[in-house]
Amino acid sequence: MADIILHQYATSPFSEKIRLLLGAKGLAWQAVEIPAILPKPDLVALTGGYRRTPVMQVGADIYCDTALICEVLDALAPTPPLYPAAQAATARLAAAWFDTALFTASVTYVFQPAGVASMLGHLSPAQIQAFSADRKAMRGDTNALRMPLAEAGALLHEAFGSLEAQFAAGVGHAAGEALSVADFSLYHNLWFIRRAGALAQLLEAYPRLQAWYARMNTFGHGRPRVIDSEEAIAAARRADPVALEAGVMTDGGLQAGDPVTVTPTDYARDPVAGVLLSLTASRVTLRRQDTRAGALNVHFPRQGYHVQRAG
Ligand SMILES: N[C@@H](CCC(=O)N[C@@H](CS)C(=O)NCC(=O)O)C(=O)O
Repeated sequence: MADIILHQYATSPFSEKIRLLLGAKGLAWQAVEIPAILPKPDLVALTGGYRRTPVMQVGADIYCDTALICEVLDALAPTPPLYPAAQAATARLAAAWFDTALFTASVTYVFQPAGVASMLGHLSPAQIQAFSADRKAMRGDTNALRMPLAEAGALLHEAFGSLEAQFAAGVGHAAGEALSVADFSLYHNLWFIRRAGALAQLLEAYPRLQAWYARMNTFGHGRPRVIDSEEAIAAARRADPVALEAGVMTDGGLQAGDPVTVTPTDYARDPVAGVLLSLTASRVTLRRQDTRAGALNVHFPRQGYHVQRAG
């Protein structure tokens, strides 16, 4: 198998979700540090327009969105399992909620003035302005990732309070007794809040949740080899995209070979164009050609993405 390359940046919570998972699975990996804001020409050479973080590359196969990256890493390295059979549904449902509703509350809470000061304090005023403008444009007209602050605080307390009660009842993990994908989705929210200076005090009311966090933290990240984005593009160019069994669900009227776009439905709604290779209930794969990276398969989860005939 070609090497696992994670396109990520140090302060990104969703990157942390996958770094911790790579540590838990004991996988060797390579890290490309990508820009936190647009432009991201080397990332977009691989994805075709998807700009969110992180993105995983294995040769000429590009995996967008951590929900899909978790599936792919679990198939590559099944231990410890992310979807234990006795929790298969609860783990997926909880993970999806932690990555969306809980993350929206976490971002709203962290981006209060006190949190901004500790998260972005190392940047110059011009850099802070550029970051804010980038994120405003990315959130779009629905102002995704923001909610009223009082509601965000209430959501965090309700979620953390019920997890605390569950740990107190002797349940070992976020979605049941066994470790699962839900633990990684919960983890990155706490990781993010813990970085928000005085605002991290919110967590002090939840000692069992903090003890669970400390246990998760011991997975670490393994030891990634840092490479630059040119090296990652060269690795894609050298590789052939994996041959897939082209199968397309027919209910949307699409067929393999159709020109389509895939677009996130929530934020950073940049369409990626390509030729449809495969479409199932859980995944969509496009084939695209890049002048620098060559032929690529770009994979997305089905949930949270809109697949449309191009033009
Ligand atoms: N649903 C996506 C969400 C990823 C996400 O929102 N990542 C943040 C960084 S933690 C992001 O893309 N921010 C804008 C950027 O990095 O350009 C996933 O699970 O991968």
